[in-house]
Amino acid sequence: MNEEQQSLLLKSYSRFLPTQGVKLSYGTAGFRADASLLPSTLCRVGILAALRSLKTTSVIGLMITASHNKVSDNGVKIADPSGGMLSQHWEPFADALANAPSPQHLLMLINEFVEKEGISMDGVRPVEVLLGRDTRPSGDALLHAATLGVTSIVGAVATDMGILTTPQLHWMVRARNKGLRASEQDYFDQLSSSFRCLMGLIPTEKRKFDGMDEKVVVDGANGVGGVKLKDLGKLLNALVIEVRNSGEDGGVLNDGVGADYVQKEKVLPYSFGSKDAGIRCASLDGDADRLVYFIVPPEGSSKIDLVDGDKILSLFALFIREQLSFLNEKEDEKNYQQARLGVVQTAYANGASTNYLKQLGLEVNFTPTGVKYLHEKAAEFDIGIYFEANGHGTVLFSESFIGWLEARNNEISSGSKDSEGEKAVMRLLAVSKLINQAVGDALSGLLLVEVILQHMGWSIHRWNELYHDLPSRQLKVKVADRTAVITTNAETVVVSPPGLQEAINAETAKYPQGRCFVRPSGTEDVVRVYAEASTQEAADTLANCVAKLVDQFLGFNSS
Ligand code: NG1
Ligand code: ZN
Repeated sequence: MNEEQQSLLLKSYSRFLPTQGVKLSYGTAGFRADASLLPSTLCRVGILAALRSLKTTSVIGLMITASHNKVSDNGVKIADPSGGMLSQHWEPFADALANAPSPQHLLMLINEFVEKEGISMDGVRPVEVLLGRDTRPSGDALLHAATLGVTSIVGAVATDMGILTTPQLHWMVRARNKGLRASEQDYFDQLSSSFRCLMGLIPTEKRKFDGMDEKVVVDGANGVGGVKLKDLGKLLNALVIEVRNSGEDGGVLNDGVGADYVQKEKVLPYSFGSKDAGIRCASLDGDADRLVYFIVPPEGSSKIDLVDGDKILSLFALFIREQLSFLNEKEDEKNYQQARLGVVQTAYANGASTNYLKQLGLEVNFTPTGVKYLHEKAAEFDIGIYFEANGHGTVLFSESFIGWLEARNNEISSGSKDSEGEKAVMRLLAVSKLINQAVGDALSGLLLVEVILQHMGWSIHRWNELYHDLPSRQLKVKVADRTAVITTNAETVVVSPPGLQEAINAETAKYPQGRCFVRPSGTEDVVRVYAEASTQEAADTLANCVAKLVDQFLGFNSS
């Protein structure tokens, strides 16, 4: 590293000193903490993003958000060149950099790392980092810190993309690296034009039907998603989107609102009530990468009917499977190789959803919790659909299948567009453009749900009836050291401490349709317990008994 480079890094170190005694870790969702603790972290993540850009010779994204956390928190995550999450093998470097206690440490770490990774810091190569932030008041100051970090690598450019949803920034990074147009307007144009295309391909007999409300009412979590959805909604004439909790009328981000609150508590968000009984409602999280739907019950109850990520996955799978069956029927003569469709869930998926998907004849895969694992698995298929129950997920199309669809679509453009096989090609191509290929995106997910419901001629009630969730219960247990829990088989089996899994098995066997697993959380200092059984009472009892077992094996008084 030359002198100019060294002095730039030292300057940025002294500009944002780390908070004594605070140790942060780049978890599944990047760094998150109270915003006041983060300026030095943001500066260092800026440095990391610039180095990642150097290494990959691509544009990198840096998103400032703490998603569904409270408004006083903030956080930062990196988008890799594909628009996906930061490569896992850089996470230890991110941890080390964020926690470097002195300027000498920082320089040593960077020197060692660039040497190991073969990164040349000659200031000649183009380096660009796109920065986005959500609506948190601390975003501006943290953006400043991140910009300083990026530009402390010689020749690096930090481009402020403004206030965005997390998925918008990931989409822009992906588009830029593919040489495509990548502004916010381009994002809105792509989503709205593919939505209109899909609407235009709805079978005529399904265009008018009973029982479906014209509008969807969306809880924007008082965050960035509601604001962006309003802008997007102006470009869609076939759908009425009413946004509540858009944050413009004084509501507090994620406070009694948002997808995380609605999914975990199963209660109505602020500003929804019995007047909304029966209509189609949806909720976004604070940075709009999660989406759940819900139905407000008739007067007198604050509990909701939750239509979660598992049901969104099921709806997408049904529609895509139908389109693929049209291709299979019609495309034999065109050297069509059957596309492989796979779905990916985690152990938190309700067992009823997994049974339903298997009954459809689909290949259901399981990965550990965390979008990066689901995404990686889904990318193995021609079409891979992944969702976490909490509403984070998307649909991935392989490059080769997109290539085939595009070639067929070009033939169709100059010929007949009437058969279902031809329409299926156009629909699948439009889905690949509507749904965010970089990361789960509540806005594009919402548009896809809406168009599929119209395509099927279904109300939200009909959709919700696809299957009935098994009663379930989630609990958290505080333990002395959560890293003492080691699991295997996509986190469904405990291998350590010895004896715990056997005890869980013995307990679970007592309950009809019982299923239970425990795993250490990646975002909180707890062990999570998930239990399912044929009745709510049984699920509650199973979860409580297993929580006690966890406490016996790992609690503060365990030996
Ligand atoms: P942890 O804390 O590891 O369970 C939670 C969610 C994940 C994922 C991450 C990242 C549950 C049970 N877990 O992870 O699905 O969204 O946060 O935000 O919802
Ligand atoms: Zn989020």
